Amino acid sequence: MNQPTRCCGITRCLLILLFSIYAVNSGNTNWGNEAPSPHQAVHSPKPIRHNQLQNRQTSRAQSIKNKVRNQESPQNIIIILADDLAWSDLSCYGHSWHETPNLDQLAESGIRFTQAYASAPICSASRASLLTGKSTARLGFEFVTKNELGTQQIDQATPLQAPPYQLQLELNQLTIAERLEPLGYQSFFAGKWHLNAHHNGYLGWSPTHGPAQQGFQKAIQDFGSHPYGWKKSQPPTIEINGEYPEDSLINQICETLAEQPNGTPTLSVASLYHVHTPVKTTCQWLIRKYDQRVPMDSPAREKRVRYAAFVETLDHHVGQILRTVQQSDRQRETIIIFTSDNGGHPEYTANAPLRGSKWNLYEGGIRVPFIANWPNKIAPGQTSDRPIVGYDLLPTLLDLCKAKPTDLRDPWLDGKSFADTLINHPPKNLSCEDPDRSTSQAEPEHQREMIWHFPYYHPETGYASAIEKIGIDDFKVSKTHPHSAIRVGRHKLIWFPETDSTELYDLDSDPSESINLADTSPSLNQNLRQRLTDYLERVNARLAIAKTK
Ligand SMILES: [Ca+2]
Repeated sequence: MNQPTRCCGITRCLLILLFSIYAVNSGNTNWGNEAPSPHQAVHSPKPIRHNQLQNRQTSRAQSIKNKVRNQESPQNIIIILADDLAWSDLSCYGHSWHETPNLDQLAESGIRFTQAYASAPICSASRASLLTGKSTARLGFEFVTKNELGTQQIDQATPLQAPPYQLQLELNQLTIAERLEPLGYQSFFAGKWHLNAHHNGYLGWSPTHGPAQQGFQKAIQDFGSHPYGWKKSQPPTIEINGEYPEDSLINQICETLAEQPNGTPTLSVASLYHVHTPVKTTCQWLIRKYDQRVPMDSPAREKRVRYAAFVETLDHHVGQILRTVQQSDRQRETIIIFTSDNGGHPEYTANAPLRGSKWNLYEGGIRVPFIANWPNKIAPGQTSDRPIVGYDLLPTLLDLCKAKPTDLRDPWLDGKSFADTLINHPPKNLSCEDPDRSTSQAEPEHQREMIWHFPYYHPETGYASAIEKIGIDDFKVSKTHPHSAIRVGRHKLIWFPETDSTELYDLDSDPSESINLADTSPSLNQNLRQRLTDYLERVNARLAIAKTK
């Protein structure tokens, strides 16, 4: 007797499900009712494959259940990604003249990681890895995007040829937005994408491989007040202390965050252009301020004064985002992640005591600030020296969102969740184990491999005149040769295929990577070299190869 009622119920559910699918696929998923901004890029959605449609139907039906199941999960995830910000640039990481009160406060009320790494020493590769949870070696995406396909041409003879350029993050790679969608999350991306061939100008989003095609329902393309947007003329200078330029990117990010409705889990990625070159500012008061602060004998002083103004401007913009969240009633269920895509620029900032800079795999090129803040869950005032890497973020967020293994449609993730360090656990010191020790004596975490792979030369223009040695705070661009690196516990090995040579460092006793242990610790050297080789072979990594004569 109940059969007709059940049929009606099932039919009604199917109609609701179909309507939900229509709403998603017709692009009717933006929150708020605002008209598209003139800066806003509108892209056609990624073509839907049959199995994707089935997955989406299943995922939509599952999402209501997930929302109930995930009451302990962050309902609001905000990733703020700075560009080229060095590990040492923030006051809370010890910088002596940069003033960064907003980021300091974010760290004080959350957790600050002292051994966090970017996945790569360069923009595009780092971002591709962060969004997918895979290493750049596995992705075959190790450098920056270009205008068109081609191979690297260097202004000096080199023994090896780097792999062909990768122009885009392929659509078959699932991004964090696409992995959170089955859990009911809507996603928003704003700012620097850099994961497609430059379209209609440097860093322009492509209509086929932009954020909209990688799972982000709302996306804003805008240079804001960064000098990229100045075009032909510099905006008026600002003389009044405490005044910053109006920034249309930040304003749109804040408007979008303020409009996000309660009850809808959201992921927002605020990908900021600061502090990438060109390092210019309209704030003359900031120049005067840091001209008073930067010691007169500092190398590259004039650049570092401008850079300090740039860092403080970044902090101001982050503060605008944080205040928007604080003024909403979602703050307690919001996790905010702040990090950088690679190490600091060698001509503008000091990476000391770390060796190297952006564009190489010494610590200065890949060590970055990493702050996590979640009032409901993360205890304030924590510092962790657990080594983490950019490709850990995706599995960590999935872990916090209680994703089931079945939600992970692609098993080939390199990242490892560090959710246990964020929540309910005191900071761990995981860098005290020797990878040569028997595994039975060590926690698995101590044996964890972190991999970086950079089979390219750098710089492409000016290689011949770049300095040979990658040093500490030389304030010069150095020659980068193809190289790959592995860190296990406190040890890090770097392999240079040109000479098939290795360097081995103990990061605990020698964070400046100045004492090469390759010859004095042959067993450890061989162990790590083999593990690196095995990994690169396993993921079919692209290598720099000998040139044919
Ligand atoms: Ca960068």
